[in-house]
Amino acid sequence: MTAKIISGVDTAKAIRAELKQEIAELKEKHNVVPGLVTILVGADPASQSYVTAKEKTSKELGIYSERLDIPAETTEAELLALVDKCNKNDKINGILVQLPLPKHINEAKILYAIDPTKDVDGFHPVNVGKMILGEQCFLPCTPHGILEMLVRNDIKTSGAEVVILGRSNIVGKPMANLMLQKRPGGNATVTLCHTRTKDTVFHTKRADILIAAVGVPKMVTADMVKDGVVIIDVGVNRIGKTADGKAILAGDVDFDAVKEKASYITPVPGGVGPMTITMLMKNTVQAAKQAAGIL
Ligand code: L34
Repeated sequence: MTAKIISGVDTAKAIRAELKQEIAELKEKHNVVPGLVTILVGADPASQSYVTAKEKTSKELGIYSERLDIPAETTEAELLALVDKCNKNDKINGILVQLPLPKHINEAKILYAIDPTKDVDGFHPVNVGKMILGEQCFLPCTPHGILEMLVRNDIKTSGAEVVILGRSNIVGKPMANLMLQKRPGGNATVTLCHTRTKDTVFHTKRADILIAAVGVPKMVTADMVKDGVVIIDVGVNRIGKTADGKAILAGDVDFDAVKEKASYITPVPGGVGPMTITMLMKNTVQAAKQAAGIL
C-alpha cells in the first residue's frame, strides 16, 4: 500500500479561507478586529521562523498583529511586566509567548501570568483543566490542528487504537486527552508511550493511528508499524543545512519507508506545522468574539 498524503498546507488553506471570511464579517457587522501579540525572547532561528509565519498569517487574514522580539537577557520580572501590559491592552485578544524560553526564566510562571481569556495557546492551567473536563476553552494549537486534519480528511477515530509517542505538555498529554473524549476526532482508545515505556514497538505495531511527537529524526521505521496505519508526524527536526544555508527538516517518522505501509501519512514539512499556526488564528478569532460578547 502507498499512503495517501494528508497535506497540512491544503487543510490549513481551507480553514484559513473560512477564517478570513469570518474576520471580514466581524469587522463589517461588529467593528471587531481580532488582535494577536507574539512575544519571542532571544533569537533561536527555529523559533524566529515560527513566529514570522504566525505574524505573516495574522496579517494575511486581517488579524491585527504585534510582534515583540526581546533580548535573551530579558529578566523574568521584565517579561512578567510585558505580559501584564498585554493582558491590559484592549486591542490584544491573544497573547503568545513562544517556547522554549531561556533557562533563567520559569516557563510556568510566565504561562500562568497570561490572562486565561487571552491564552490562545491553551497552556494556562484554567484552559488545561477545562480541556480535560470537555468544557469550552482554548485548545492547544498542535493537538487542535491534528484533530482538524483527522476530521477533515474523514479518518475514523471512534474505536480506533491510537498510539501517541511523547508526553509533552504541548502535544502528547493534551493529544491523548482530546482523543479519548466524546467529540469529533475523539472516542479512541489511547495509549501514550514515553521514554520509560517497556516495549514501545509492541504498541506501535498495533496502532490504527500513530502520532509521533518525540523530536527524534526518523525514529519510527517501517518495521514498527502495521499495514494500513494512519501516521501523524509532529516532529520538525533540523538535521542539516543545504549549500545555501537553508535548514533541512525531517520528521519523527522515516517517511519514505513508512509511506509504503501506511494508508495515510502527514509529511514534514507541510504537515502538522501549518495546522498549528492556523489553529492559533482560529483561537485568536474565538478570543476576540468572546471579548466582544459575540457567540
Ligand atoms: N507558545 N510555543 C508556543 N506555542 C506553540 O504552538 C509553539 N509551537 C512549537 C514550539 N513552540 C511553541 C509552534 O508553534 C512548535 N511550533 C511550530 C509551529 C509551526 C511549525 C513548526 C512548529 C511549522 O510551520 N513548520 C513548517 C516548517 C517550518 C520551517 O521551515 O522551519 C512545516 O511545514 O512543518
